[in-house]
Amino acid sequence: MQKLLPRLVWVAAGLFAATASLHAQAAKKQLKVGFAQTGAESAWRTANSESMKSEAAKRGIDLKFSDGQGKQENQIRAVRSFITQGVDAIVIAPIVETGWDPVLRDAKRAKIPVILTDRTIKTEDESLFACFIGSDFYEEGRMAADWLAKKTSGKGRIVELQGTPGSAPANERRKAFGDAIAKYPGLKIIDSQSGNFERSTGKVVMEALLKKHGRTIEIVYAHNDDMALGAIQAIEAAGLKPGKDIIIVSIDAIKEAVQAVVDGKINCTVECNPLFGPKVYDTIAKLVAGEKVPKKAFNKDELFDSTNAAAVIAKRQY
Ligand code: GYE
Repeated sequence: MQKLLPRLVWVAAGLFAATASLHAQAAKKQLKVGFAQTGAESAWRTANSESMKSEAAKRGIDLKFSDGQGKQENQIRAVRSFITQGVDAIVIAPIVETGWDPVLRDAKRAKIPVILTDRTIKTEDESLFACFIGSDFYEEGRMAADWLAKKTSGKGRIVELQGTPGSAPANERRKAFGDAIAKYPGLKIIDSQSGNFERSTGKVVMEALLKKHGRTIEIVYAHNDDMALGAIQAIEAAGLKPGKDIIIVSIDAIKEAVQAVVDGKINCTVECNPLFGPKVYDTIAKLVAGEKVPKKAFNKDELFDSTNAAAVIAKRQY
């Protein structure tokens, strides 16, 4: 017995070490994540893709990145292929709000958690996705409108450059802005067109609007900075001064736009932070470990105008 006891202790210790190392191996198993991105329509999007890619590399995550090139059908195809490849989690930035249920049902059947990032979807069955991580687009539109109402004392003729038709940010930024300016009968949207969140389209659409409405345009409300920067090119080409002859209000707060605020060409840009790679992978780690995560997590966004842009420009990360 005296001899047996130390031996038993050794065996037990050995067993314990073996199990612990198995656990460690399981914990270290490389995570496979599929990300169905919308495309590369704007500087915001580039920063978002970069955040997802660099953070995956930092954490040793095997990221399967798919660029949807602006088409929902490409994103759906990518999600189907992630399911076939047996990834641990699927991340989608849904280009439009509707039409996701069938593919999400396939992911659910395969027991792969789906994290919606950046844009929300419309569905009857919220159990089809684990959670949403992104910004509150309605709040952004409201902030832009409130700033404008104050700046103009509730007066002015507005042209609106909308984002991608059917996308959550275009829908909500439009709705929120409309709701907020309804309190100011002097603020009127005289025209509203889609510039698809792209700089080149924003420029072309603004050229057409200037041709149609001439000097009667007093304000541009752009659903993102890229379209605002495109519109600025059109305004300057028409011999007008953006930021002075025409007030420019926009959303995203990419570094180039905050610089345009410093230069007096954009009057205000509401932040929409795209750098949420770390938050997405933290959430995936929790889901894979079987932990609960909040159904909706919103990023905190600020507003930049001539009072604070110069102070932050050096530190802007995107
Ligand atoms: O504002 C725009 C981009 O979905 C929040 O999409 C995103 C929007 C962003 O292309 O620049």
